[in-house]
Amino acid sequence: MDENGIKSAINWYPGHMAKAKRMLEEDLKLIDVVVEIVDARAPMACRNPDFEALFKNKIRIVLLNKADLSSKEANKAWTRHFSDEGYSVLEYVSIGSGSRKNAVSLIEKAGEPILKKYRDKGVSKTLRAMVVGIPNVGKSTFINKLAGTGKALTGDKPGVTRGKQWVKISPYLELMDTPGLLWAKLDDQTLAKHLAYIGSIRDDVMNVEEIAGALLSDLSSLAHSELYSRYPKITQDEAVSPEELLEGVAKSRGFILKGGVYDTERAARIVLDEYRAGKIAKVTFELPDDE
Ligand SMILES: Nc1nc2c(ncn2[C@@H]2O[C@H](COP(=O)(O)OP(=O)(O)OP(=O)(O)O)[C@@H](O)[C@H]2O)c(=O)[nH]1
Ligand SMILES: [Mg+2]
Repeated sequence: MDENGIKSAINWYPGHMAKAKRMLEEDLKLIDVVVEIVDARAPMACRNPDFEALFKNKIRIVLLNKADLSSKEANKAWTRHFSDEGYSVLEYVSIGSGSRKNAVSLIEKAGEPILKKYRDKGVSKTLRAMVVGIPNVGKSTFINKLAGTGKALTGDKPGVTRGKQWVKISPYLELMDTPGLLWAKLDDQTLAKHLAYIGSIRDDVMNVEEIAGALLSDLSSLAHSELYSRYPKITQDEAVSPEELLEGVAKSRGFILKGGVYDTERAARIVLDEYRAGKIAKVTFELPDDE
């Protein structure tokens, strides 16, 4: 067991990822701007180090998506951090009735130097942006929001988008949806754990009870009162273990099997579902200074 209480290493580089990366490389020459989407709850875990080399000559935007599920102060800190690193950056919520206008204008503004070059030659050019990021961060949902349609397929699990797809946003702006890409290797189990929390790693390649137990431990320090008010039968003790937290959830929900054994597997799935749907607490697991 490592220091995160995770026994089994998370395997997060399924075969289709390598193919997806080759596809991104091939399409680079078609695009002007890269919109990198990160989940605002774990922006560090979401960043793919491969992207540095891959996109070094492109205009780059970071979109801090799912800002409705993360801590407001952390959103501010991350916005500052990415902007200090030279990115155009925007806190965003891709679901619901929020405005699309600021995202469209951010992309158009970032692409302005390219548009100007063409304008000076008397040519009107369509700006082409590639939307990239790890699985499940909301790439397709973001594109649908900007397009005002349901053209891109979305879903509450990783690996929904399997191929690229161009979607027209306006006569002068097109976005390319891409499949989620994960890091090639796993060397930081803390970041891996965060990716599991936010649903970027398929639940069937990890031990859900271990992940949910670790999530409960983190929530008990980051969002203590929200956690206990949602699952009132959790033991209020600082030294409570992940297993005991999970049992507390099972107890709170009456998940008890024959013989009085707690159904901790069902409790684990409930915790992950409820956390991912934003029902437990708005927390961010990483801050820029953690680097
Ligand atoms: N709360 C909240 N949920 C969001 C937001 N954006 C996307 N989602 C949800 O996140 C889930 C994943 O969205 P997708 O758009 O399919 O994610 P993706 O990045 O395209 O995923 P892959 O194609 O699997 O790589 C869906 O259930 C969306 O409804 C957001 O800003 N806030
Ligand atoms: Mg998608």
